[in-house]
Amino acid sequence: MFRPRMIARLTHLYCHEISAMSTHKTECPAFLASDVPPPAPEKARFHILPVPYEKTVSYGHGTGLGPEAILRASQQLEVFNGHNCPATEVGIFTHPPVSCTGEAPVVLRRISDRVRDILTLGKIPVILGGEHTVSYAPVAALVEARGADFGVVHFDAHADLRQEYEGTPWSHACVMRRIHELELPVAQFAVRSLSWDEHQYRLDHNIFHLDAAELAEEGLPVLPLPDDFPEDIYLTFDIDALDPSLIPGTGTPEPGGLFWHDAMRLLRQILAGRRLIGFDVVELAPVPNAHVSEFSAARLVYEIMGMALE
Ligand SMILES: [Mn+2]
Repeated sequence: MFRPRMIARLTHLYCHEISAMSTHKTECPAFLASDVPPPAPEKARFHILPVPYEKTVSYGHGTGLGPEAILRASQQLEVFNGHNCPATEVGIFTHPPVSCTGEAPVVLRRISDRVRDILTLGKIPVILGGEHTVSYAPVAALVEARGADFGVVHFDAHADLRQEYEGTPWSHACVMRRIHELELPVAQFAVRSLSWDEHQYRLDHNIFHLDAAELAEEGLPVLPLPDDFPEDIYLTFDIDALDPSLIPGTGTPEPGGLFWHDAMRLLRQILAGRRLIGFDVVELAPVPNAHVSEFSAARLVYEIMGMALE
């Protein structure tokens, strides 16, 4: 049981950590800067864009602190991940965070503009959220830059296919509906929470999905995507696709998620023979004084970069 003094100390630590995260914006380190000096933007293949967006979170809060927590946790990563070419070899550049003040459409336009600049340089955008709503912006920027000639692979506990949620079409719970409306093929993995309407929408629009229960019962497929799925892929990874025992720091945890090596294997098989044109890792809401969530998210970001180079 917590004694009052212990509670006071935990409260102090919590407040200290939160204020450290929110006031030291300019001191936030670049991804893995602890081990590798950040390269010039034109020398880096991966361009990280932190997006501390938190507006429509419906349960646990704190996703606005996610990007900085991932960048800080990345300082503890090993450059060599044990099995493939370190992404630092091709360069990782970290941009200053996008300002997230204003209404959703305004902020999304601002994010899209920043992503367009990264695409103009011929680089791979890596968005750190922030709530899932932000994923619309890089996908829209890609469509503007090259047309709807790619597929979107979506890892999540939730289908996020609602027409609107809590009065807004820009809720995190609607983001995949907005993306699907851009006429892009979508493939969903590890979903285990969706409404009847979302279920119907998936059926009506023939949206490919391998839900968490199916993956658990039938095992991981060797070829996770349909044959006709586009070769170029944007990946949006809501960290609640992973089991909440791995990443408790997320707004809407759902039991029955993917475990680490299963997630890695699925990702690797999805990307085999395909090209990753951008990705995001979203919905991290750091738990004060427990670093497992942000470290796992940082590791996930680095692993996906490594897979993109295989
Ligand atoms: Mn989710």
